[in-house]
Amino acid sequence: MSEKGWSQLWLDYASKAGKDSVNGIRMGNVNVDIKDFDVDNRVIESAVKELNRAFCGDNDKVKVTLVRNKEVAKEGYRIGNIIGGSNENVAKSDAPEYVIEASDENGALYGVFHLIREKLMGKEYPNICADCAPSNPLRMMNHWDNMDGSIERGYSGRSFFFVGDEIVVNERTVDYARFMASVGINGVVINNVNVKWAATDLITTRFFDKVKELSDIFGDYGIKLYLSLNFASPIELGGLPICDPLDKDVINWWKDKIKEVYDHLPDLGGFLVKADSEGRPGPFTYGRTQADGANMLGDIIAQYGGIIIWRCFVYNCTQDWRDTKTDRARAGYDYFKGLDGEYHDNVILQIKNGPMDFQIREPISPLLGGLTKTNQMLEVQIAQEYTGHQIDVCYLIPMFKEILGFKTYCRDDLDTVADVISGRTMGNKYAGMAAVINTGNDYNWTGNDLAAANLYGFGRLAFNTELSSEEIAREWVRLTFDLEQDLEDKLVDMLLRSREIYEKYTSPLGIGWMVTPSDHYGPSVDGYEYSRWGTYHRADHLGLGVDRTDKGTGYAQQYYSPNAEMYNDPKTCPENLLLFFHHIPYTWKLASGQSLIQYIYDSHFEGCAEAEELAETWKEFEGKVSDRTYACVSERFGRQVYNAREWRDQVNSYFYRKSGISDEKGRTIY
Ligand code: GCV
Repeated sequence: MSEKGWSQLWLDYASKAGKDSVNGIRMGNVNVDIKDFDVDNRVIESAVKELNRAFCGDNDKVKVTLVRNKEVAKEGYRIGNIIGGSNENVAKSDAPEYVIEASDENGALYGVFHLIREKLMGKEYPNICADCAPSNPLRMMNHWDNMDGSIERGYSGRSFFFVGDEIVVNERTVDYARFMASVGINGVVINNVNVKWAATDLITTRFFDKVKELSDIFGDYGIKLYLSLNFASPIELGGLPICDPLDKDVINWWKDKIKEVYDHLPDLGGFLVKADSEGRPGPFTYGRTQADGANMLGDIIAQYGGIIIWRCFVYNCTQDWRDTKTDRARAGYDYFKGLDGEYHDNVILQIKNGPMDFQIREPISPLLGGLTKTNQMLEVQIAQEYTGHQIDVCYLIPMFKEILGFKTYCRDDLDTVADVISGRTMGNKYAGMAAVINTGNDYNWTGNDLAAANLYGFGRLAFNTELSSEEIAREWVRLTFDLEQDLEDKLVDMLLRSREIYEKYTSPLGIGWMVTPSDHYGPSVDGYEYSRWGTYHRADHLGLGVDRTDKGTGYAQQYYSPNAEMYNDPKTCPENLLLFFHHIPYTWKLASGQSLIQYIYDSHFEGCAEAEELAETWKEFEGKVSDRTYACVSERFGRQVYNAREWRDQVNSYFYRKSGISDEKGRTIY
């Protein structure tokens, strides 16, 4: 157990490099030299501190030289023995000498963390070398922390930023910043996008000093602090009757407010805004567009170098589903595509990976790449809202890899989601990835120790979208635990399989939901919270699925060709999304030869059995990981298995009763 009262996650130098380490990692004792960087720069100071923390052994001298080299990409770094493009300056001392070159301080810090990571994974001089540039300019974490200390969709305890409407700044905040920087995160939004109650006051004198303290700690680690903004602040704080973005008084109010904010928080990165959705106010209230709202704020914040990140999660949750043309999935594209090109340069649209809401399987949002003249970034969720609440193991990096690899066909080349959101496709300055974070004040930060693989993994992937799911999983396992090779392989394998296992025992073939309304954990087949108009999955005695073809809601037509045609036809639609796009009879034959109904039965039996198998395999880790980790994860596996059985039984019996078709394998369906 860490003495601090919270885990050191993948930066647990003491236990990794300790005497009892299975892998016998020797970090050595460091001597740092700095060339052409300001030694007093706060990020450089953090880099040096981190080196001293990691290399604190009393043997094996190690030398690290940090060198500024303008040729290295922004926030990138090179590690090795090459300075200025030649080998002349290779260290010839007895101690291994690592040279880290970067053009800016963040790059130097990331280079330091790279070196530490490789050392902790057992790599030795001279095999540690690197030439890295971040794939994405913005790599952000979005907290949905409320000021009363609760966390919307939080499964790891309470907020460590806010307690009882006050901001908390302590040593844990510093560790948080270190962890984030160690995986390349350079922006953090500290408060929930649903800005309510005291959170509106974050842009008032009541909180400026404390927010500044947080911002300074983040700044030490190259991280910009951002705030979620309440679009109705002119009313709630300013006492104005409206918050119409085109109203002169409203604009003037924002001008004064944003000046005041930047007077107190000069390093603020900008604002994240959720407008016109799920009860939040926005431009639609006044007959204005999303661009009107975003640009108004963007224009004001521009002189301070700030940006506006405007979420595209805008939909009408009171839509009447009985009209078969009405489709929540269409909303993002319908509201935003027509405004492509109208958003100003410092406005970025943040787009959820799918058109609905972070389900275990969704198609890629057609807005990604659908917009061709607008800054855009991808939003994913590592808080496991629909993916098991950090009770069930669900390693999400394979899902994110699929998203990034999706070919949008927005042009002939450089058209994958990874290209689009990195800014490569359209040459955007502002682009990147954001994750709704999965942390809280639990000892282990993420509720389930294994959920930290998503925290680590998101950062690593946002920094380098070329890394594979397996590489990331292996890095995380090796850094976090100290396992013999066979157990390391087993844990990596468990993580890699976990998303598909979760998918098998929950909602089939892309249909989504079927979860307990509001809470979103556990099965409730008809339980979509906005389904007062009937079931959203449209199951009847003959089949299920939503017709989103040109004959149905027309959603499939929001994609470029040939994706539009592929999704439109049930024969070419990827099977794992079949029910998202089509209403399919239970007797429909899948490629495997199974009928749809038999697939539903089989996958639920299989998924549940595989969850049981994961829980069984975990027993082999007793005594091989800390007692606390073992107990925590075991308890969660117990709940996962229970959950999986409930899903299996409820889904199977629901569709057995609906279809009247028996399981051809004769298993008991309750
Ligand atoms: C922060 C879903 C979640 C909400 C969340 C919303 C959003 O609807 O259930 O808790 O609100 O997404 O992304 O804004």
